[in-house]
Amino acid sequence: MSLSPATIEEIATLLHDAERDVRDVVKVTDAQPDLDTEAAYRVQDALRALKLARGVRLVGMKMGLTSFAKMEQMGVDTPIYGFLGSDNAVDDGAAVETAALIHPKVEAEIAFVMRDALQGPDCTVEQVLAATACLLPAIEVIDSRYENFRFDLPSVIADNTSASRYVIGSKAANADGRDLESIGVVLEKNGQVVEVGAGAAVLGNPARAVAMLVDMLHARGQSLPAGSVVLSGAITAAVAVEAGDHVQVRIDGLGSTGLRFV
Ligand code: 0L1
Ligand code: MG
Repeated sequence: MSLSPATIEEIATLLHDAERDVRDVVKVTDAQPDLDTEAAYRVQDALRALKLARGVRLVGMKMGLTSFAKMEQMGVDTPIYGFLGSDNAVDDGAAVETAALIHPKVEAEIAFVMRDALQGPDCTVEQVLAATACLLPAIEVIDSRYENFRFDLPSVIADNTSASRYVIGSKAANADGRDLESIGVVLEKNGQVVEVGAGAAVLGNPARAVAMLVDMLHARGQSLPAGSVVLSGAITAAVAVEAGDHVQVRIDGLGSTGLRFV
């Protein structure tokens, strides 16, 4: 049974307010078992509209659940996508107010900045690389609005794939000829290496995640605009952080970026 526009709006408002009030909620499928992935993306669209209406600018998109291990853990075979707003962006090296977050975790990712728009279907890795203006090291802060990160697939899609904050490095690197599969990534917390990984952790190649995003957008009648920042998915496991922590990501050939939690 398809959910009514009023119900979609009601779920989006619940999740919007939970983020604003720094309050966790139970997964939305508990109250709305008919929420399937298609309806969940409609909730995400409604959440985006609520944010844009209060002056947030759309900056780009993100992919989530891009590692085969995490997809298996969730029992799904496709990643999910969310949006990045201007309220999610943090300057390189800046402080993040932990009191404004519920239970933040950080992930090391590669950000793509798109020079050209991309439109599906059948977007290829080569098309993604040709349309990319630059690559940057990134940290995504995820902060599920659900108790203890307990959710199912429709609930996490509705919750904008746990998107919360992100930072990207300030030195742009060219995508041309770069081996994104074996590119090495180090995540440090308080000066200690806590996670290492390689680009291949993201669907074999982070550019493939961007191509998949373009095709998933196409399936919903949308495209990826020029100028978008795209977080291509976690190369490392997510690491919990708290006030007092500082985190840094270093990526071969792309440099580093960091955040402080206060
Ligand atoms: O960015 C991500 O891969 C997170 C997707 C949502 C799942 C989670 O919150 O762990
Ligand atoms: Mg992520």
